[in-house]
Amino acid sequence: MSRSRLILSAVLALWACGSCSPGPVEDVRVDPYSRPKRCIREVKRGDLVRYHYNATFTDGKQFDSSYDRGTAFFVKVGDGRQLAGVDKGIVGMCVSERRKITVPPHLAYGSQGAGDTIPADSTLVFDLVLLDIFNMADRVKTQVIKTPQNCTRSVTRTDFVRFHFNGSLLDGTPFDSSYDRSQTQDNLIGDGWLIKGLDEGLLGMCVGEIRNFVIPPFLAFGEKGYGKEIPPHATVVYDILLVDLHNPKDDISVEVREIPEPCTRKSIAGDYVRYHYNGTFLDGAAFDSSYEHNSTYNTYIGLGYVISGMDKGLQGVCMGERRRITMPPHLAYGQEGAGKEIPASAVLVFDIHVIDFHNPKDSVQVDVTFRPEVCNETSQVNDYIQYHYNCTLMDGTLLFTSRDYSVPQDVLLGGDKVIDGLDEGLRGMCVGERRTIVIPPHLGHGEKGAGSVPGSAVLRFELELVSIQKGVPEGYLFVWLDETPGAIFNALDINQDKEVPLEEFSEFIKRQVAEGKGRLKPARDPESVIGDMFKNQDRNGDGRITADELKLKAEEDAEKALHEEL
Ligand SMILES: [Ca+2]
Ligand SMILES: [Ca+2]
Repeated sequence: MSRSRLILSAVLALWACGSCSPGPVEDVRVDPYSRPKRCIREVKRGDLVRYHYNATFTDGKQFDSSYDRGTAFFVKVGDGRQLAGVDKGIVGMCVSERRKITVPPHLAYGSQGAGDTIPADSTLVFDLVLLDIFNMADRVKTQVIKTPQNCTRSVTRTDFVRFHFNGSLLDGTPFDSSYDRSQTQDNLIGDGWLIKGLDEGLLGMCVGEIRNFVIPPFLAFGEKGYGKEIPPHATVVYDILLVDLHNPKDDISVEVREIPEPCTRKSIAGDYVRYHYNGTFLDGAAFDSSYEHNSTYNTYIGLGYVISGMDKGLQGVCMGERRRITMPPHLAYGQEGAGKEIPASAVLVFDIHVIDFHNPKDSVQVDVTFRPEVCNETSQVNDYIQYHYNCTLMDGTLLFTSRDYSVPQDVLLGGDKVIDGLDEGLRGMCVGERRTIVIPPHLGHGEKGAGSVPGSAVLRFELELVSIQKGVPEGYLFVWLDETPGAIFNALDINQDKEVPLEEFSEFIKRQVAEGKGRLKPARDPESVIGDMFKNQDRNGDGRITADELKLKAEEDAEKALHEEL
């Protein structure tokens, strides 16, 4: 406090009391009877203040009260708009402080008094509570309460933000809270929907950051205030938590986390993708996870079956890839949101793990990993083969393996005993050959899956061919490898007694096989195959084939009998 100002005050006091009775000039008496523990700002000359007061005479009789009017008094300190004594007595006050200011007549209405209300030479007592202070030189006062660990992006002009807030007046009276509504405040920045102080104050904030703003009324609700809660000329205080942030011009953003090697194929529009996901909001809160459902999410991509951000973000992925797809609301659930989980205008973050994908046009993909140098014959339809295999999902999960059994797996190719893709993938192999084949679900276990095979799963088989037993054409039980014998009944009737019982027939066929002249249908007990052949020839079922029976059968089959039936 400068000496010159003290002198000036004294001179003014003397001047004001020019006509009052001589004697020591009494000054304003200030009794700060209730002062808040925390006082961040004290009233200075030039500040604008808002306060409530009761005004009485020294005998306690009230002559004025702002409470009676229902409106706090608003004034600029030090420019003569209020009684000189109050102007002086209010300096140094804090918000929420209560003061009793006793004003001697020369700093009030002097010897003149004021109309019928204030008699001459009245000492007046003002009981004040200060509600608000600001200065026209003020800007928004910002304090960072919490800084998030990661901040890759902060609010810029034209962004759209979602935030939570607690709003209060400078004296701590709350006026609104988004938390009470359990709903964020959602606004575009810089287009005038927010009060100026917030429009500016939110700039530079990160998701997860909390800031406290003290905003003077001329950057808030001004001289009109807002509704019943915010009076005219009120400084407002906000605690803001930024929850969400995007720009209406944003596209999806893709952050690749892991690409398995090798990646021989990337998904394109029209593919069917199976993937796991964790869905969160920008602040990390989870809203959904496929892991909780215990199954992958499966969809065609690029065809509009899923939200467009996902439709786009799943294109160009490799099997096994992990990526994070961040999508703005206009490429997700928009201004409507979805159900209880997704609020309006929410940015969504999906952490994706692609399990597999295929195209409905896919065929079996064969990759020969080892081919023996000597390869005289390869597996064909109707051959009976033995093979080893490991069957896995594309993420490596082992489903089945022949190594669980003491003998290799066996199958008659083309016999509809294994999934189509495997039957196809086992053809054309040499004994000893190894290959890896990839089977799309339409050639595997289909949309429904089977047992431990999930629906629509792509399967990978590692195969090794152990043996081939060449087969006979479809519908045959036996084929001649050399020429068909001319006098077939004579050949059959080994003991020449004009009839051929099963034992004789069986002996004959086995001899042909042993001598490499003929081949039985593989994959079945030879005795049973021979039994079937015998029944076909023994027309009358008496347990013996005769020359007539053989001839009859031969005629019926128009010379093809021996080929087809024997
Ligand atoms: Ca005989
Ligand atoms: Ca017979």
